[in-house]
Amino acid sequence: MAPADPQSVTPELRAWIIEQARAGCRPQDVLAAMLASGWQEPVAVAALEATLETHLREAQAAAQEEGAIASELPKLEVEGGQSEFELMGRRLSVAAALRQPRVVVLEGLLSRDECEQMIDAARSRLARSETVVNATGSSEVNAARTSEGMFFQRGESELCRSIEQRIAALLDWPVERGEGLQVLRYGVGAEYKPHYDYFDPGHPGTPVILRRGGQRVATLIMYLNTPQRGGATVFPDVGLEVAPIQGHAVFFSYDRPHPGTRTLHGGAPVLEGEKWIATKWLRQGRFD
Ligand code: PD2
Ligand code: ZN
Repeated sequence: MAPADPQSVTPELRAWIIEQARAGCRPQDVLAAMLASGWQEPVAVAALEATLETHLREAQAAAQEEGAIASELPKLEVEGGQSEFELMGRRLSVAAALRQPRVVVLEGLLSRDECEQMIDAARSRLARSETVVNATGSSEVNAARTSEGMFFQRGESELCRSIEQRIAALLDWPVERGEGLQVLRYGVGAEYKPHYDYFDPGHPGTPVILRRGGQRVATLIMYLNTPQRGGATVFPDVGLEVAPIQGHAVFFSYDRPHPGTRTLHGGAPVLEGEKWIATKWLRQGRFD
């Protein structure tokens, strides 16, 4: 890797840096390797920054062109950075927000009555949760997901329609570009191991899944009850834990199906009581 003149940024050096990035090496590890082979730190940092920035811009433009990166995303921007706002007659507040990845924790999205009605409507339809088998696009029971769940059809009841319309207004994203609401119930010890919600482009089953609505681009998890202990939604890449509290919600978006979005997230084990959530996944296109 070390060129003849170790301090000049040659095309070979640029190619090597890009190769490391493509192989998933973290920039700090690439920098450490450069320093170990004799690069002066300011030169190495400048070369790394310039190369990665250009590479990222070019890769992003190409990916957007072929639809691999979403050019628009559901947003949750509160006008003027207010912490409280009005949505279809409800008073909501932003409890916490992150820019990168975009994560927003909201209070007051659902009323207690709506949460209870969702649980009542879902209870008799629960089955052991399945996850998508990426290789085939079908679903199967998975040890990483020890909850029970069910899907409502989009618009299947007055309650679903009302929540869907609220979410559409909140995120400025049409109802037709969302999946039906999913309800999950976790008992004591049940958890959902960290995962990404997008469909892995590397798996053979993904093209079939994507035919209906394209990629997932954002997730809204709504807490239908408050477990006595445990059950936080965790984001390990950014050290964030969201406490499950009835009526609250956590939103996060991802513009591409890649770990670089840092949207790895999971449901920590429930330690006492039970946990109920409703999840809304937003798609790139119409999900009919
Ligand atoms: O229950 C949760 O906190 C949780 C965690 C991770 C839910 C989901 N993912 C999901 O519904 O995708
Ligand atoms: Zn998830």
